[in-house]
Amino acid sequence: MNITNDGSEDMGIFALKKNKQNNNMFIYITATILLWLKLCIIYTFVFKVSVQSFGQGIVLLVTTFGSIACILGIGFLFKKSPARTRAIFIIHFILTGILYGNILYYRFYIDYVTVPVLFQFQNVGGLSQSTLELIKYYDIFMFVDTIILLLIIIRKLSPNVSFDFLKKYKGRIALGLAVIPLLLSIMINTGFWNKAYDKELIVKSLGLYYYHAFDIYQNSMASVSGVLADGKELDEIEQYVHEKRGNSNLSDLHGVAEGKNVILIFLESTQAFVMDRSFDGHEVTPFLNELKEDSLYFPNFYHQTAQGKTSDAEFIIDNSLYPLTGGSVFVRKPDNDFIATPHLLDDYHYFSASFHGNYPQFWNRTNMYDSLGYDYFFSKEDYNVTEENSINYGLKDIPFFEQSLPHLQSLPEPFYAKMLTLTNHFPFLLEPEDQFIPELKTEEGVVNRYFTTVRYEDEAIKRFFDKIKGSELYNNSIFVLVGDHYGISNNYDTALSEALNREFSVIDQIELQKVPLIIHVPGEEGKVIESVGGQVDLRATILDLLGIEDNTLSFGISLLSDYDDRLVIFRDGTFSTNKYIYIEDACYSKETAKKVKRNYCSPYFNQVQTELTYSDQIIYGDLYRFIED
Ligand code: GP9
Ligand code: MN
Repeated sequence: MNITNDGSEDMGIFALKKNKQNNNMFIYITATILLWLKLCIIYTFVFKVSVQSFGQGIVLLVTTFGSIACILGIGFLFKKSPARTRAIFIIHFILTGILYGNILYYRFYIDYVTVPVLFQFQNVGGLSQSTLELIKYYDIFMFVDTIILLLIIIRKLSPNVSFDFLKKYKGRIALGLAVIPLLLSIMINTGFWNKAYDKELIVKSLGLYYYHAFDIYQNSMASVSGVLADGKELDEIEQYVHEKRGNSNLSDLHGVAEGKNVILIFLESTQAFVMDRSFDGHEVTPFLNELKEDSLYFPNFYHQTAQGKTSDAEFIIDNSLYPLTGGSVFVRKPDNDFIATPHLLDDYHYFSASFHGNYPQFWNRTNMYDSLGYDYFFSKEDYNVTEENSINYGLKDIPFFEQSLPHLQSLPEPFYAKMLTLTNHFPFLLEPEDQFIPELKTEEGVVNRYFTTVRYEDEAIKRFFDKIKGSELYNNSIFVLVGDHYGISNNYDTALSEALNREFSVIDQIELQKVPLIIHVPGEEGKVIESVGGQVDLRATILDLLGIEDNTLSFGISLLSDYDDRLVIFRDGTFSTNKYIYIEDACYSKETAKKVKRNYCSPYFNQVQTELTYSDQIIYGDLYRFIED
């Protein structure tokens, strides 16, 4: 070790020395490497990106490096040194911010941020308690490299090596970094263009930052496709739907509830694993457990929502279409023409209303309900909402049902009434007087509180049924209770597995997406219907009971019919049949939870792609506007 003239220790070429001005090339290289390393760590430990081959892993590393180098390279557009330094630092900071935003979103949604999600920021929790729950103290480490970079810049440090030789090839290097990894990636991930709905695959192929660029591109193309659509696309879709459907929407129970009111109750964030479950002798859903005994009960029913949460569930159930891969149809396409349940029931003189204790513009409901054909929306403005009777997202479920009953009784019959519960919402908050069972004691507060808020929801529904039972309204109605989406995301698997007292396997990522579906038809006997189904099938099921045939261009099949090739398609292209689950690019047997030959799943690949693509075409192209009444 030598002591240099300025007194610093010379440890060879890597020793950092103070200089008169910042060495931009050194700052640029350091910023690139630091961010790249950070992203690789996040890929592994947060996003848990599962690469299928060594080649795919290398390509991911290279594209990620290329994308970061390319974006940070924008800093060189500034000619003067101080501006350049500042630009590189600011870009690095923004890229870190984007990464952190993705981490927070991923912690709950197990999904990557899309452009439309940014426009529904307030709806997904905004800067609320839900978001705070997702921030961890160790997140501070996310900014270690930012601090290192800042120190280098402030102290004007740079090593003994000169990077001047790079300056000559700057343009070529930038082009190489931007383009070569992309080409490599597209060559190796061939399925990529046809599976653009699979965000994990896009991130794996392009890296996180190019994924965002691709998302922006996709969203712009989607808008263009809406403008270019002319309705000719409908013939092909019609042929597909008719071939698939046949007579399957006419079951043995067809028409048993003809002319009855439909009371559709959305069970907020309620997953099927809460059913028939007790902790220390405390039943989580005592009322639902009892109700299902004399109802139609579907233990293998899945939610199919994506980034639109409740609004996706509403969209899917009312339209029998799939949600969009990014954002919510409620927010993105509220002005489309729809052929929703209220429209269909209108022909049978039904009055349609939705009930929700939140403010009417939330998730753009006011506009969307108009397009979906609702006659009235009972929102926060129709309820007496005070600080005492609200928590978290709004009016608590017990007062919600209490106050809804007179509104319900005032509706002209027959009616289709959708009631959205709210209390069992992340992060599952409840005052002590509303806790009918104690919280669990795993290390995850969210999981501990969850079962207690579900118990509250169950109580609210019980009280509602107690009030309405025996009345004429009760006998003239059918009750459909359905979970909207998961409440506990796969990120809480460790604590959830402890709570449920069983180990999870790969297929549980899908199996945990089952939500309760109970259809209570007063006077009809109870029956357990084992076949798999999803929210897309619910409308056809309800219409089947009402004796109405669904001839629309949509994808549901009545869950009451003996259709034998049932398939539940999820938005990311994974799927479940009665026997198999397709996830992480592999086919699994449901019985053994083990990988089986791909051949067992491959017969469904076409159908999955076709339905998701057709559904997207209908929504993006606003294709129903070309159908004459
Ligand atoms: C609130 C309701 C619940 O209005 O939509 O929110 P979500 O489950 O969609 O987050
Ligand atoms: Mn919800």
